[in-house]
Amino acid sequence: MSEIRIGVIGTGVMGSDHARKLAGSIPGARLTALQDFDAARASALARELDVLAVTRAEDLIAHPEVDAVLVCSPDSSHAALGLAAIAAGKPVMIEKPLAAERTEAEAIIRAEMAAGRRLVQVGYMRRFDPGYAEMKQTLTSGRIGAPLFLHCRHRNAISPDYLTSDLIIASTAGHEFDAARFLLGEEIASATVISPRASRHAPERQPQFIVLQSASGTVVDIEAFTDARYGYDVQAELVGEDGTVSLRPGPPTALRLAGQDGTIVPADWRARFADAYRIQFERWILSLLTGAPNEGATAWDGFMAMLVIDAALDAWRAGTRVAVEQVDRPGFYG
Ligand code: ISE
Repeated sequence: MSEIRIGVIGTGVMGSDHARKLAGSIPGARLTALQDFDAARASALARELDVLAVTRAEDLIAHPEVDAVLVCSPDSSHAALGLAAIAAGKPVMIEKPLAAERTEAEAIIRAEMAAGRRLVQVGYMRRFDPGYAEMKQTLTSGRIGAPLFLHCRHRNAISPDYLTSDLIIASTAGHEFDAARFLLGEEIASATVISPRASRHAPERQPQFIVLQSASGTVVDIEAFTDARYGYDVQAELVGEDGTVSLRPGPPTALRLAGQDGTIVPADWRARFADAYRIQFERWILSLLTGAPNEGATAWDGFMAMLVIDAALDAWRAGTRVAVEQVDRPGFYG
């Protein structure tokens, strides 16, 4: 096979952004079909990108011109679509989270194992961000010694009305949970959550401050603040016994203008993580074409992130530290 024909389910903010990338700039990928519950929205994008618009998600998955599927529809549909792709024997990348419910995630894992080959990747794109990749490399090289702390900041400029205090843990902070597992290379053992007052800009939800402890004892603190106004800002610093390594904030240039000295802060994650999304697709396609392994999140990683989310939600509700359930990783997932 010299190219992978992709069908995208869900053409909202993320789906349309991804579809445009897959239509033009990813070597070996060809976008062939789009589907959305809003048929007019899918058709408009399909016309723009000159691809097929399909009415039902099931038909897109079964379509003979679709070799692999990208799921960007609402979280509640992820599991059913992932299972349908596995049943069709087609590789599927599912935007995070893997599923809405734990039992659904378990069903995906069972189905993938029964299929006997890795078909599922979860869109935790930060694993492909050059900054995170270098942090991980620095840690594994041993140069900063054993990790003691991982400080994470996740700030959005503004957020939609549907984002509630618990979704800030389950959805926003989910990226941080996966990043912590990825960077530290181990499981998370416990979670504690403290919430400050709600911002006057979003009185209906509370920002969250989450403290995790990894299995070997590293402490991870996460500020998840989705109404920070000034821009989209993701920071991370790993503190080791001998030194620290952190993401560099902002773009490579700084602007001095009108009495101010500073850098531009991106408005949202699409600009901040543009490279990560591109590299994620490039490696996915390469692995589908050549069998090359890639560092993308597996269904197992998606499931593990869900266990951390469950513990953090319990910790928030109970106001105490909660242990993350530990489960044995099947040999299938390496
Ligand atoms: C959003 O829900 C996402 O999924 C993005 O990937 C993330 O970076 C952003 O901060 C979230 O609000």
